[in-house]
Amino acid sequence: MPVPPYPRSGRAGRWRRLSKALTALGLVVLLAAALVGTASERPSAAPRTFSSGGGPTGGGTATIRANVTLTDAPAFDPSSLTGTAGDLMAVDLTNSGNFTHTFTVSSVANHPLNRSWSPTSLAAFFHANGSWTNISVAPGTSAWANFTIPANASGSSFEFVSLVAYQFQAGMFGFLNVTGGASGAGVQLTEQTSGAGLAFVPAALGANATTFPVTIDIAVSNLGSTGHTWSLVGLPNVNLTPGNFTTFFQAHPSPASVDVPTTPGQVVWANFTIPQAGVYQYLCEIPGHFAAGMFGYLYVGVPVPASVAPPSTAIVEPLLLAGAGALLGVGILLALVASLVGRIPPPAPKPHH
Ligand SMILES: [Cu+2]
Repeated sequence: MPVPPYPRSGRAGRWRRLSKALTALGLVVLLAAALVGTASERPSAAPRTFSSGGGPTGGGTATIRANVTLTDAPAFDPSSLTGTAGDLMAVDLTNSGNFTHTFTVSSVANHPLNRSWSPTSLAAFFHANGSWTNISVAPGTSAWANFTIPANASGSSFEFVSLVAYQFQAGMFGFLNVTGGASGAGVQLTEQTSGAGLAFVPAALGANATTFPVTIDIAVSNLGSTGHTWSLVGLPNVNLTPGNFTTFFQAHPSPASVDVPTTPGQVVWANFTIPQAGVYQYLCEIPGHFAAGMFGYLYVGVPVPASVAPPSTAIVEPLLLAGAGALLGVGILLALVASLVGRIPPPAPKPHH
C-alpha cells in the first residue's frame, strides 16, 4: 500500500506527535554531537606515546609535539601551531574525514600563499621552494610529521596547507609560528585501566622533574571495556577516600579528569601542569570503583617508593619521602583488605521450608 506523501486531515495529530518526537530526537543528536566535540577537543596539542604506533624519526626525542586533525571541511584543527627554533617537531596527524589530505609545511618564512592559485600553481610553488614536511594522510588514519625547525627561523611564520586539489583554496591552511628560546621541559607518561579488575596499571607513576611548574601529559587507555575516569587530585600529599573525594573535588576541582575510552587502543590525554613537587593521588570517579581499589599515585619530583622496602638512600626531602611511604602503606593496606574481603565467601543462603 502506497504511503501518502503528505499527512491527511485525519492523521494530522499523529504527524504532529511524530514531528515533535523527531525534533526531540534531533536535539538529543545535537547534544551528543556537542559532547563528542568537547571530548575530542580535550587532548588537543597533546602528544601521543611514541613507543606505540610510530613516532618521530630519530628515536623519540622530539621537544615539541602537537596534534592536528585533518577534516573534510576542509580544514586543519588547530590551524595555528607554535614551534621553537632549532627543535625537532613531531606533529601527530589524524584524518577524521573521508578524503585524503596532506600536511605540507612551506619552508618560506612569512610568505602567505595565494588562495586564488590553481592546484598546479600551488604544486609548482612547493616544487620550486621545497617544504619542511609533506605527509599524505589517508581517510581515517594517523601519521606523524617529523621535522626540525631551523635555528634561524625564530620569529617567523610558516604556512602549512593540504596539496590535494582545491583543499587549500577551500580553506585548508594554517600557520606554524616559530619562537626562540628553549621550550619548557615536559613529562610524558602512559597509564592504563585494567581489563581484569578495577585498577590502574600501573598504580604508581613517577615524573622526573627538577624545575617547576612542570607540564605532564599522560596517555590513558583501557585494557578492558569498562568505563572509567582518570581524575587527578590537584593538591600534593592529599590522600582522599571513597567517602570524601566527591566533596573534595567540589571544593578543589580536578586539574585533569578524563573519560577513559572503552575501545582498546584508543587513547585519551590527561594534560596538566604541576606547580610543586609532591605525591599526587589519582582515582576513578565511577561510583564504587575507587572503593574497589581504583586509584594510584603520581610522584612528581620525588622518588617512587620501592614496592617492597621503603627507600633508605635518599638524602633529600625526608618528609616528602615519609609521606610517600605512608601513602604506599595505605595503598598496600587497602589492597590487602580488598583481597581479604574478596576471599571471604558470602554467607550461604538460608534454606526455605
Ligand atoms: Cu573505574
